[in-house]
This record gives sequence, C-alpha cells and structure tokens, in this order.
Amino acid sequence: MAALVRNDSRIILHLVILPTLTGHLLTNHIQDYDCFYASVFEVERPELRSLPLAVQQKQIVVTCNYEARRRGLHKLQLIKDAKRICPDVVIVLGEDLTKFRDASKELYVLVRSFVWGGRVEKLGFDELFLDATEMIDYNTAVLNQNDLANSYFHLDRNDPTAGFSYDATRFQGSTFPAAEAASITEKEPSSLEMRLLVASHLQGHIRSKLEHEIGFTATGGISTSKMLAKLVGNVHKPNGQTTLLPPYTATANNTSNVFHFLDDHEIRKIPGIGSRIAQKLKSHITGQESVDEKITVKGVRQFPGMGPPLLDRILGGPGSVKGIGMRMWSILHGIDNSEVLEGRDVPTQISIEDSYGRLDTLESVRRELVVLSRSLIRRVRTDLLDMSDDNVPQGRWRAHPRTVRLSTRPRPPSDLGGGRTYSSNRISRSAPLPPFIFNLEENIDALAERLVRESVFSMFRKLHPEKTGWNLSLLNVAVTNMVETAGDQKQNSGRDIGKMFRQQETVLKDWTVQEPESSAEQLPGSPEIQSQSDDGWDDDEPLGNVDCPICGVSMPYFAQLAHQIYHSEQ
Ligand code: DCP
Ligand code: MG
Ligand code: MG
Repeated sequence: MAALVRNDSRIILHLVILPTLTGHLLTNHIQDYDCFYASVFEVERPELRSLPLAVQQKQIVVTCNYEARRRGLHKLQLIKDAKRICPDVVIVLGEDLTKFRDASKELYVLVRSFVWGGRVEKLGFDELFLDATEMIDYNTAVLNQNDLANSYFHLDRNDPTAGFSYDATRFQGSTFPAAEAASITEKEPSSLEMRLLVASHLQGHIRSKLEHEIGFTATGGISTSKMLAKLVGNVHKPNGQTTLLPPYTATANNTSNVFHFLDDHEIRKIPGIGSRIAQKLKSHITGQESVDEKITVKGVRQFPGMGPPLLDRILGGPGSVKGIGMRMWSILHGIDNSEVLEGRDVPTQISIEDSYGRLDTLESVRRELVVLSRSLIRRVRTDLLDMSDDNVPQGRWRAHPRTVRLSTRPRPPSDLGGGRTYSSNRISRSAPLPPFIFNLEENIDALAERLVRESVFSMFRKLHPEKTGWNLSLLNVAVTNMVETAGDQKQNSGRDIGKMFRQQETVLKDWTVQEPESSAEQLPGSPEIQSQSDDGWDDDEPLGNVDCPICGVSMPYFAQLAHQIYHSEQ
C-alpha cells in the first residue's frame, strides 16, 4: 500500500503552512490554542494566570488552565468534582460565548495577515490550518546555501525589510522523531526536509506574535496534510510545536515516518474516525461485540485481508458514505488530500439561541425574543458590517440576510412512560427579514423591539397558535439566506475535517442515548447558555450518557449542550 503515499505530499502546519514541491502543496497547522476559554479570561485579567482557573458552563468545567490541570482538574469535569479536588479553584462563568468568538476572530485576523493568499482555515474556535506553500517556496528559493545559519525569512515579497532572521541549519521547535539537535541533513532547497524546516520557523514566528501581541499561546504541527499536521501538533502541548520529519515514504533502507508516527495511535484518535467507525473496526478485529481494548492504526492496517473491500464490508450499510472503504484505507496510511480553504468573510447564517428551564407564557416568550433579537442584531452588525481599523463599524454591509427564522423546541409532557424514549425536535418558521434592521441610525434596543413586534412574535403565534399549554425548552432566532454584496465573494469556507467527521459518522442528527439512568430530570436555570447554532440541529434532550454524533466523545447528558455549542461554532 506504499503506492498510496505520495512522495510529493503537501506540508501542513497545524497553524498550517503550505509550500509547493513540484507543484504540490505543503501545509502548516497552527494547531490549537492552549486552554482557550481560560486564556481569554487570563488575557482580560492577567492576575488569573498564576491561579487554578476553571471555566464553567452549566455544571461542568468546559476547560481549565494548565495550573488547574497540574492540580488534577481536566476538561469536561463536574464542577463539584473540581471543587473537591482543588478547593481553591477560581471558577468563571463561560456561558456567553461572545468574548471567545471575538478573541477567536482577532487571532484569526492576525494569523491571516501573515499568510500569502490568505489560505487560513478555522476549525472551531481555537484551531487553524495555514497553507503557506507560496511563502515557503519563495523563502526556500532565496536561501543562501553558504550561510544558512544567517537566513532571513521574507514575510512580504515587495518589502525586503518585512521579515525575521533565523537559523536555517536547524528546525524551530521539536520534531518527530525527536532529533537531538533537530538539525538539517538534506540541504537541497526544494527537498521536503528543507521546506518543512523553513515552515517550522514561520510557525514559530507566528506563534510568538500571537503570544506577544494578543497574549495567547498556541500549539503547532507542521506536515504535508491537515490530518498529519493536526496529529503531530499534539505531541508537544501546551505551547510547543512539532514537525513531522521525512521520509514520508518507505524506501529500501528507511521506514516511513508517517507510519512510524501513526501506527501506535489508537484508531479513535485519528480525525475522521469517530466512535462508531472505531467500534465497528474493533468488533471486527477482536470478534467481539463490545470491546474496550485499544486498537491501533497498525493493528487495523495489518489485519489479515484488510483493504478497501473489507473496510467497505465492515463499515458499509445503511447511512454510510459511498467509498468509505477506500477513504478509511487512505486515512490508515496517513493520506488526507483535503485542501486548506480560504475562510469566508461572511457566515452562511447567524443565529442566537437560549435554552430554558421553563418558558410557558406569552409575555415571557415575548421578553426573551426581544433579548435574543438584540443579541442577533448586534451580531449581524459585528459580522456583516465592514470595520475600520479601530473596529468602528463603517456604513457598508458585506452581505444582507434575506430571511428571518424562528425555531422553538417544545418540551414533551413529563408523564411519558419513563421519560427516556421520547425525542423532541425543533420546529421552525421563516419569513422575509424586514429591511429596517439594517438601519444604523436606530439603536439596537428599538430595532429588536420592532423586529419582535412586527415579525418574530407573529411567527411565534403561528408556530404555537394555542395561548397556553405549551412549555418551551429553547428559542432560536436566526437570519439566513445570506446575499453577499457584489465584489466581495470569497471562496466557500473549507471544513474538510469537520465534513469528514460528519460524513463518516453518517448524517447522525440525533444524540444517541447510551446508558439512560434516572428519569426525566430538567436542566435547571433559565435562561441558560447563549449560543450560535449554525447547524440547526434537531437535538434531543437525552438522559444518561450521550455520544456526540460529530466527534463521538461520550459525555454526561448535562454536558451535551455545551459540547454542541462547541461544534456549532465550527
Ligand atoms: N470546548 C467546549 N466543549 C468541549 C470542548 C471544548 O466548550 N467539549 C471549548 C472550550 C475550550 C475550547 O472549546 O477552551 C477549545 O477546545 P480544546 O479542546 O482545544 O480545549 P482547550 O483549548 O481549552 O484546551 P487544550 O489546551 O487542551 O487545547
Ligand atoms: Mg481545539
Ligand atoms: Mg485548545
């Protein structure tokens, strides 16, 4: 199967950068900000940096800083457990996502300003892929072979003074496999090794800018595909970076570092292999229905008879994606040809929602709709208006949504047998968006009142014609049907890995209840977490442990909403 591994594969940095080798791309991946939500609070209040800090959504710690992790706390832990393990933990509430979204955007804008061609793709709030192919090609071509130790990285082709000095005899950061001095052995400028080395310095430079100019540390991976860059970035976390060293293909004398790196990974850890796929592969390999045993990439790849046809048989069936066998076979060989796509400047829709413990009167609904509409209009202005350099909205709209949509999720009666088997989905209604919401002279409160009065509330009455008798657990107001202003068209956003997850896990819109336990418990508090749900998922409110249909992680039911919000931002 070595033939599948291309000699000229792309290089990806997680902070991804892509240079070209014989016409092919390299990608860098700025992997992942460290304890992202916690860092947002630390940037706001630097005194928190030295304290154990946990960010709370509902009853869980969605993330915590590394000081807290040193003391035994971890992501997706119950608040009460966190307090027991670390009584002096500082807890901050992270249910309003605005500040995380804003920080994410600021970081994205800074990173994108470095990358020629703007090929920077967001994955969620805190991960970026950068395709730096063009920059790396240029910079390897101008290397002075006689004085590599005093090289200069050009950040701008037209301005020779824009750039930084670096030592091109050694890699920046760590490598896989770890090399004592991580120095270069192959000096040919177009060699994969040299291109990766140069890319590692760009990665280091961007990471240090993020840290010193905005205050966030990030972890980076450098390789030839999104998948490899992302995975190799995990090797030194937090605040580190790792380059996957060549050779990427096996030769008579050398094994491939791609196999060397991937082979010990548990299959579930590979992007694109969700819990269902992992489970099916495990059952086939062990011959048992449910297996806890860890199965590695190597274990699957080298299983007798393994190949695309067998994978098709194991993974095919209703709801599976066509060609899944071949795709899995490629993934097991470290092959991911998905491109880093240029981010969109304009979202496809903007939506704001809240969930509620109890919402059963017209007056309370009207009040909440005004609150949501206010946030929505604020977001519409932030996301769709051109900003001047000092973040002041200019008068020009980059896009106009044409439709407003209201969705609700009625809570099913609590006397259903056992309260476990029902599912309750969202219902929605759409209408043309009244153009007055684009009026910048009017203040947002007044616009929100008017939007509810003239449009959203009557949509609500059509969805729920009865005056009483309903009880809602969620309201969502969205603007959709985005029409971009001419001349501002950008390539569609690329979320290949995200898409891969979705397709391979089939189009699972429902959360699967794994181990239902107690009967219908209602989530406390009202209103709860504000979120942007771009997926318009029809979500249940399951009980017991649930399995995320996108990434497969299993979690207590109360963590589901926070987790769903996390994906919906991607
Ligand atoms: N997040 C969430 N729900 C999850 C996972 C994450 O709300 N199930 C949020 C909180 C995180 C942010 O997304 O801060 C980024 O997720 P990461 O998994 O990258 O976690 P962190 O950045 O917090 O930590 P790490 O340093 O391990 O990357
Ligand atoms: Mg992340
Ligand atoms: Mg992170």
